[in-house]
Amino acid sequence: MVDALAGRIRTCRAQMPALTPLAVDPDLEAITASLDGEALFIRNELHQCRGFRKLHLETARLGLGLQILHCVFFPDPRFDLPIFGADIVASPAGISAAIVDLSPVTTTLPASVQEPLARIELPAFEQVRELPAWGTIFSPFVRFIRPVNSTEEGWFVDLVGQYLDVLRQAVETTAPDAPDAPSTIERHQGQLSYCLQQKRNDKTRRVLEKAFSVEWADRYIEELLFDNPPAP
Ligand code: BLA
Repeated sequence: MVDALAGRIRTCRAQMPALTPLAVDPDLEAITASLDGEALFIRNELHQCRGFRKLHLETARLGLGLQILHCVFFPDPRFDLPIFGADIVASPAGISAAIVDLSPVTTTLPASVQEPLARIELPAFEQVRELPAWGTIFSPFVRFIRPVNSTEEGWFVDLVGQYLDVLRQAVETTAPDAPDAPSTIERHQGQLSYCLQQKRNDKTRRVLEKAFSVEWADRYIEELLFDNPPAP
């Protein structure tokens, strides 16, 4: 499922307007290490496009067969667009977490996103998971599930594709505000809060600390996963 979702995200990403690759610190682009004789591997892809300052896709194999897909698209704060986020955590026992959202950076989602999202038919996932306390950043359209079989895995991959289609259409119809416009400043603040909340997810930190080290995990989270957005 991790490979299927990464493939779908890459296909959707390729359709984003004015897509260009961003340089990734060579230390962080392809990371290999070993933990108790087990190979660890992380691959990071970074792009930007019209309306988005950072499209990040990470695929990782960590520790005891843990496989992770982490993806966040951070908007250029001049555009009234949400943050796209998706995360899958899989172990040999199966997929424990699959989450996707278009998260607002102000109090509400823009109408260009809200209206088409509300029209998406939600598949009947059997196991819906409860959001953690830091999950206040997510929209009412967040889907957080544990897929119970390959049919549900396929539904989830399709759902992510639909969320990304909504996002692409919104990018195409949104014009930027000035860098110093109050709306831009507010959206920049909103991204900062999103990053702060994500950094309260101890589960991500713990896995990285165990696989690498406390210092390495800290640098990785602060500099690559949820680095503070630069001033617009
Ligand atoms: C949960 N994330 C987890 C879990 C692990 C990771 C091990 C616990 C699995 C479970 O609850 O079943 C680990 N996730 C990682 C690691 C990376 C990662 C090591 O992305 C490295 C890059 N997390 C995100 C993003 C979202 C997200 C962008 O990075 C959402 C858009 C969500 N992950 C998320 C949520 C949980 C989770 C909501 C459940 C947390 C909980 O139940 O406490």
